[in-house]
Amino acid sequence: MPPSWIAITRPVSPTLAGCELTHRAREPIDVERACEQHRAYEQVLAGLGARIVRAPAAPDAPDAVFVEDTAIVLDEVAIVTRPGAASRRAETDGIARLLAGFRNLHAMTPPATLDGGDVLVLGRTLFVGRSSRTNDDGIVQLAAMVTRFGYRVVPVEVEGCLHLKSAATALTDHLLLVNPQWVPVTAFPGIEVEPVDPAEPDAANALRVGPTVVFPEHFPRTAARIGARGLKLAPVACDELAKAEGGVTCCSLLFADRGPVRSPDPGP
Ligand code: CIR
Repeated sequence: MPPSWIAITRPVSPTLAGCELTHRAREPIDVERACEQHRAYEQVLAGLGARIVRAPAAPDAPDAVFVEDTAIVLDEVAIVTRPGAASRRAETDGIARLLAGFRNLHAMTPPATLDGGDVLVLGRTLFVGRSSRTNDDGIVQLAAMVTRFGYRVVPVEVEGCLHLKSAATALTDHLLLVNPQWVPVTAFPGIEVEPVDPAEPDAANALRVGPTVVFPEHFPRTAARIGARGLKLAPVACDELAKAEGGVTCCSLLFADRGPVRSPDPGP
């Protein structure tokens, strides 16, 4: 039987226009349109078999909709991050309270910073972007929390974009979608790579839900490349959220439903 999924999401905040921006110029954001796109995104995930669990709204946190950055959820454990942008640190509390029902939790502590958008999980390997949001302490703390479960942590240099997953995401267990301008393909030895279409540099962020790839409809050239690989696409409209530098992975924390937490974890 295929696994069933939980997708934690959080409503778009009315303050979204005050979001953090690193590599994009600020432009007006239509919050109502962003909300509509977000609701449609939730419906697509639900249609693919995910149970949507909404975190309480955090209207004063402009970037709260981008829940991916607040945690790393593995089968065995969830790590609550310490986001790199100080303005985003308060977002983790509400998410941690929800996650505690699904996984044993560990939380990062200062001076570590790490955004979930920098963590690309491929089998038992966690590639972690060293970015403006994720520092070496964050990578070391993450490794200390996950190696005992048999994961290896591989730091990757990222340049020119916000997060590692702006530059590379998994289409299957053995195939990555990559923008080679932002992350060297040599960072992923032995793994097959599909490059984004050069006219669509922001197109490397795809969300895999089982065999289906949730993908922005505003990147048709790269979508054609994914389709040519024989993969099924679920297109979503997300250009309004993209103005806040968000992509399709960052609007959910998607993980296998393993039922409620049974035994406490003694910790590393
Ligand atoms: C930020 O700069 O933190 C938000 N405006 C965008 C975060 C996007 N997160 C992600 O791609 N994982």
